[in-house]
Amino acid sequence: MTTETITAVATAPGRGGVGVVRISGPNSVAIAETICGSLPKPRYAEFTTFKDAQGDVIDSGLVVYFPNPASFTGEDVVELQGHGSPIALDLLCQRVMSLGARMARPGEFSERAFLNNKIDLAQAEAIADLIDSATDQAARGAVRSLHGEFSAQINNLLRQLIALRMFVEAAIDFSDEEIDFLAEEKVGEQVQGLLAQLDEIAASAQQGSLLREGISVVLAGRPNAGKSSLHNRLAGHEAAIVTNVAGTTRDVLREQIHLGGLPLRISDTAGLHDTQDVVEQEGIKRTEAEILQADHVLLISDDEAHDTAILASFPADITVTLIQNKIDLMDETPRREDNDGLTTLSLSAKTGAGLDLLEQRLCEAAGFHPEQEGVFIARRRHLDALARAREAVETGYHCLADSGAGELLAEELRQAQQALGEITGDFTTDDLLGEIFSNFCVGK
Ligand SMILES: Nc1nc2c(ncn2[C@@H]2O[C@H](COP(=O)(O)OP(=O)(O)OP(=O)(O)O)[C@@H](O)[C@H]2O)c(=O)[nH]1
Ligand SMILES: [Mg+2]
Repeated sequence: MTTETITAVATAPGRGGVGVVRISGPNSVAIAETICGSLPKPRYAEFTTFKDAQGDVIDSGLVVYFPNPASFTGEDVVELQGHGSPIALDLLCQRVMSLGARMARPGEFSERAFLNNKIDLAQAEAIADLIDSATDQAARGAVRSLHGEFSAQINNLLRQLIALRMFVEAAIDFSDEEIDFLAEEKVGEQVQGLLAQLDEIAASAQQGSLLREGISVVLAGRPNAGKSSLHNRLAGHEAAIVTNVAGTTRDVLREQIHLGGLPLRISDTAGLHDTQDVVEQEGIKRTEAEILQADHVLLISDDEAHDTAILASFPADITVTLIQNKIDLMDETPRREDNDGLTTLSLSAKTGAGLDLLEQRLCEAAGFHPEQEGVFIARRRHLDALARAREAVETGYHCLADSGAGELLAEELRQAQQALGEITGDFTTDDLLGEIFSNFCVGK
């Protein structure tokens, strides 16, 4: 049972027009009354002054009171909305704490909302994802999850799973009777139906996870091939130094961008070649390390023989696209070729010609469909739980189909139920909750 009253500045750090101090817990009302003199009607804003222990005014602004349980956290919440001065907000927070509240931990307001059943775990995560979203689509996906679209689909699946499990368990109890309920086609059909729905949700969640996490793309290749030029073109500003001196780039340079709604972490790297220069050698080591972490490598082509050797040195599981750069010098038009599993794009980093082909290629290779509607934000942990649920249902189906083992099917359905329950937070551990909420910002 939570009894501590917590407080934090809920608005972003730094200066702004308005700054909000949030208080949640059983002492919120008493604390706020001491600071403001009195509180307005629930959910009404009232202009007031915030006073310190000596009765001097710290700031003036609005106070809003949300009595439990109709508040974000489900507890008594008071918001003091002052000016966005970091100093004034800090003084106000100190004042609230001197009256018996303690500083909230990161994500503690959302954690209390979860613990008080105001939102489920997927919704709590969506709050953080909305705040962190880097693209329009990610923000819209997060709002969908926050409003419970993802959870509703999971809960719908859970209801079907539970109903089927109850049927199977009941059928096991009747297995001595003449009718064998499990032999009926109905059970098999329902299991197949569950698998189809799991696949559908997983496909949508996969899109949501891409929206949230994006992919890492490394620009690699021989010196002077135009890696930094392409990096700058993608970043939209002159992030990297570009010269006609081979070996210009030595450090790995990273930028967060998005192309067609897909977030990308792009890295420009040192050119790959044999060199005696110790600085370049270190740069090349870093290039190689960067490539190992990549989802997709753009190999900027310079010289076919060398490129073939570089290509052969890449780990087999990394997606590679060969980029034939500088087509402006050859008066060529952008094009794409797919040969023996290798995709080659001809483009110009200098003019930007062919960048649309690159965007398409990166989205396609990542399995990202920008036009897909109704995508909700999702995390790796959700994909993992969906995959485990699917595996359990499938194993259970085979147990039934191959050997008529109803008990085994029931057990697999129970495991699938548990995996799905982890998404919404029906089944969680303190470790998981700690990990999720500690990644939130303070005040959320
Ligand atoms: N005409 C033309 N020149 C280009 C193009 N891309 C790059 N260049 C030129 O090629 C030279 C090398 O470009 P960079 O982008 O510095 O090449 P890099 O691969 O980063 O080279 P290092 O950092 O030395 O490995 C510069 O003079 C660029 O202006 C292009 O698409 N067209
Ligand atoms: Mg460079």
